Amino acid sequence: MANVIFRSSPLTKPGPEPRLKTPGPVLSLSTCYPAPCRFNFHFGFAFAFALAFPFALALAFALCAGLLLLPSQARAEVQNGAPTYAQHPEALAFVAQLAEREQLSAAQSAKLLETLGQAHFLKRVPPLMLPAPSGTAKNWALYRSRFIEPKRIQAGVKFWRQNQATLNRAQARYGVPPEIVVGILGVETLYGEQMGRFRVLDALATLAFDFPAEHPRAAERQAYFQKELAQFLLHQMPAQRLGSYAGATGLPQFMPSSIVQWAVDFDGDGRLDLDDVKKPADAIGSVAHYFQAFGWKAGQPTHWAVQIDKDRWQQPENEDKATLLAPDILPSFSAEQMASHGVNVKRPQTSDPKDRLALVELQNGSDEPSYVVGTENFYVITRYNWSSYYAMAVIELGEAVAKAKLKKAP
Ligand SMILES: [Ca+2]
Repeated sequence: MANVIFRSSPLTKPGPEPRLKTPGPVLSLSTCYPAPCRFNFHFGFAFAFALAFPFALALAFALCAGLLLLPSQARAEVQNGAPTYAQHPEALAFVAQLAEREQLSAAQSAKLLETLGQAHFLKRVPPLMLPAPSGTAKNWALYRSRFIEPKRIQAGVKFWRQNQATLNRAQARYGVPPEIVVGILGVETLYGEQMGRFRVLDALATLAFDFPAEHPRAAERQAYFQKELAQFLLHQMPAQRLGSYAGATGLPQFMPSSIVQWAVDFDGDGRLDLDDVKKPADAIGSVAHYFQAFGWKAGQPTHWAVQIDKDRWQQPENEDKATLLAPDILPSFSAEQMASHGVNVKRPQTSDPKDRLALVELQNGSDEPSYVVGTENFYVITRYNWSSYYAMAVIELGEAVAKAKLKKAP
């Protein structure tokens, strides 16, 4: 059994260099293909052998040619040089801990190990986790243009029309309006067109054991991905399942723990299907259920426009903006308190004075930032993806689709 040494990237945390085992078909190839010294050894040996027995030379070539005709997938793995986590010390310790915590039988932990042993390190993934360099200006206008675009709006109109009854049923059951579900599925996957090409198992294992150490919250994030990997393994999700580089999967791009906790069989066919573009009912129901679980208030708008007293804000040592932005997007202020800090919230007189609000600042590069005031429902959308830019894109795409749908009669 040949082990290949896992080339620890500079992103991995220091420690003993893990040794990873390549799986079956790759083992056969590794003696001939990726290690030049071994190839030379075998070739030299075959050549010497051939001096005495000419047939052996033909045999040696036939052997190598035969190995190169192995299934393309196996060949691709060797060429990628992607080792697996089958004998990675941290992965083995992880399964042992999981087995103890969950009181798994020997057969169950063997099954977990077998699945995790199929996970490949994805070199491309850890760098994608690193935040933008500090000083990089956020740009709402640019971010918005990626999602509020004609192609996505048209696809949204089509999706809404095709699934009108299901979207209405989700609203009746969970209180979440169609435009929010349509906004989420459009931003996440363009209604199933872009669900990700990474194996979720590979992505999660890579982030669970090789999370970039230079990330400001590396330990916390790595622990998060270990929890997600545990859910993936414990619930025996298929090793071949595809998703994003962060392990999110299906039309709604749910992480494994979200699938376990919030996904619903909304068409009642006895299966949980988040991947079938032609049958998106489970995805629709699951998104609406997720928002209900995080406190969605039926009928509450997501945000209000604002008018800001800029003269007041620009006075020296004025701290209104800093005060209002301090709790970030957690709704913490009444409309009255907002007004006392120079922010006039444009909402109807009939609005509940007890509503908590958050000032949301959307930076526009070197241009003036945009501001809105988010309600508790705005905050709920950020539980899907912790970004006010994301939430605003979801809301605005939903609004744009609703508008286009009204305009364009079927
Ligand atoms: Ca179903």
